[in-house]
Amino acid sequence: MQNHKPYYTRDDISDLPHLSSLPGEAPFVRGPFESMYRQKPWTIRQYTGFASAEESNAAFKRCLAEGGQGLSVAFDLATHLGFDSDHPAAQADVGRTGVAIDSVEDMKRLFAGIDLSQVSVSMTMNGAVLPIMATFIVAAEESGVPRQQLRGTIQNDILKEFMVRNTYIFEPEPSIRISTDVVEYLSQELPNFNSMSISGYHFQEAGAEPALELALTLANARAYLDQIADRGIDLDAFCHRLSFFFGVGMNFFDEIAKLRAARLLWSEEVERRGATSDRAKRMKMHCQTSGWSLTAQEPQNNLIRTTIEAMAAVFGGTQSLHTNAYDEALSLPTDHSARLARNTQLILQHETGICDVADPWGGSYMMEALTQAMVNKVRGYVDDIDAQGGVIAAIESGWVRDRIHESAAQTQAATDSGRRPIIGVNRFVSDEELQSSTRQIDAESLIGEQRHRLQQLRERRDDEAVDHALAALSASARQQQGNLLALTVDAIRARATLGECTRALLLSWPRYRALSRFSPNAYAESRRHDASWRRAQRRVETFSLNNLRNPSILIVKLGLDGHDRGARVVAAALANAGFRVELSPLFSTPQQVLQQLHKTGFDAIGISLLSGAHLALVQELKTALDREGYADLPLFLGGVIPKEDQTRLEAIGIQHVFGPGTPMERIVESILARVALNATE
Ligand code: 3CP
Repeated sequence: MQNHKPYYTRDDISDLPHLSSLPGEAPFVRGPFESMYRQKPWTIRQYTGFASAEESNAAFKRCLAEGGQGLSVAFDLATHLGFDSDHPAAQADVGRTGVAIDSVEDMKRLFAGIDLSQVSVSMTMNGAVLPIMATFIVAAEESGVPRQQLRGTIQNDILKEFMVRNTYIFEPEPSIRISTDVVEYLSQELPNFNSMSISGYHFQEAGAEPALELALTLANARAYLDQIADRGIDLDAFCHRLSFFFGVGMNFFDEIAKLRAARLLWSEEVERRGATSDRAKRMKMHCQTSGWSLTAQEPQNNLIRTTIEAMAAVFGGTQSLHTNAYDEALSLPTDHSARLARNTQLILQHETGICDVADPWGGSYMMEALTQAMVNKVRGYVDDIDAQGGVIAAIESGWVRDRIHESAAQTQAATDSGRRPIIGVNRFVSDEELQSSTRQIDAESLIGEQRHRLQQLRERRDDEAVDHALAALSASARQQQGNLLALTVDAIRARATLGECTRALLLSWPRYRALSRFSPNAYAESRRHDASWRRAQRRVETFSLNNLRNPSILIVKLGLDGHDRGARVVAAALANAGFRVELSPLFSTPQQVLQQLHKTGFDAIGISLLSGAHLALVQELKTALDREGYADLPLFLGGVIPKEDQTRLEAIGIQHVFGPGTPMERIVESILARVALNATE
């Protein structure tokens, strides 16, 4: 929790410049609209999508029938990274974290029976933004909805992918060209579609505290404004179609202050660049309750956490909101938990009177002071980023990743030491096992179906037309000419697939490979005096003395899963405890893991997986290890693993599964005990 004063007085707000503004007035601290929720409550927009287009379509319809007010599409990792469902690299991940889209036919099935001129659709897509936006436009067109009528938002925020989320495809420079082409095309062709959702949420999920989250979001937004301005597009003509996306965690007061401060800082930034209209200066945002704050222990407690976070988002004046389902720390939400999550918002909108008043915290000594403190802290971070040479230089130097990693490791250390209380995890822990069901994905049947559909598509289409369109796309990348989205729309209309459009660009632009790194000091700084941590360190020291070497572990991320906060924090903690630790590059294959093992031996492997693809990927790695003579190497797994899969994983050869919330000393001691056993055998 942040340091707050015991109480606040008039003196705390005596000289704040924003105090006299009203809701709907620059700098919009008090909200983007005068009437706020009285005229239109925030949009209930639940992030949904899994497995096939049909299953996701049914979930969308259920969502709308049960009170959802807009749609938000979750795509699977294969789609995010530009692979068709039949690509060998994608097999374990197809349909796991969202819907698999290979072509315009899948997109048509995704929205069958949903009137796209009436429902706004948000799509979380960054790396493969071109084919996804194109399939959406062509699917709508072929179902009779002209593009001018389409309403919604495409995330199209590639910079944060290089900082945290890791679903990039190309290197930063071509990636930025792609996102700017998308903004340019949408501002001309789809006037009602928000062309970017500049995201802070993922920074928070990766470990950033609220001020750092906001500073990084604004730094990225400034970089996009620079790019767009370079093309001569008028700010007043397109800024109202840039939207924002923030995470809202359990720092209740600071989260409200963050959203108020965000609007102020954005309004100032846009005005400084010469925009004059209120429409351009007013920040609109979507919020999502914090996934990181959800616990696998006593998961029903998450309903309460989500309600509190939703209230902070609403008090902060969000335009759209996703509330997490209580079981998301265990697996994909079930229909029941998804309904409860939606009902949280319906209850707030219909039963509490919360929509009656704009900015109910306006004028509070504390809230106004916290808002200004947030503004000041964010400005300090933005100056730090400028001192790094701007956000792109700060990404390339690793500065951004290091700040987030430090913040994540400190939060984990505060949790493990008990200084950051989490009920059911480090306080008031219950022994009672609460049962909750989880959703299973039949990925094998899905892959079979998608293969069949791809085959049919390829048989029926005019290959010459496809080749011609793909050649034009490649040429545009090579020659730096033309609008890539316009050309992708042509290719998709001719029935090119998502993977083929991606490959056409890969001819000119190689796939980007990021380095994985962690800071050994990031975790333990604040645990130096904790008895339980020092005991774990002493045990490692004893092992090292007895064996004349440090124990060692290779931490690996397998498959297409790019969530690496946990892997990096665990790596930092193990290194600080005294292990020799290496972190494999993201998206490692079993062959790459073997190469690392051949190069440098390790006592154990720690696998981190949050994508739901654990059974297939662990089996694949174990088979490769057995084949190459590493059958005795102990394997550990960390991530979101449903209970019913744990026994199956143990049968494959996993020593221990560490779920979310496991304290680092327990991880250190458990791995060390197994490594020590091997050392004495
Ligand atoms: C709204 N309007 C109003 C008022 N309220 N007009 C006058 N007075 C009011 N009080 C108008 C708006 O100006 C707008 O019209 C229209 O009503 C719709 O309202 P909106 O506020 O724009 O709402 P919405 O269409 O829902 O759009 C919300 C934003 C949009 C702008 C935030 O970008 C959005 O929906 N974003 C969602 C992004 C998202 O779902 N992301 C999911 C990430 P005009 O349009 O004419 O101005 S999930 C990722 C998590 C996990 C992962 O990454 O892996």
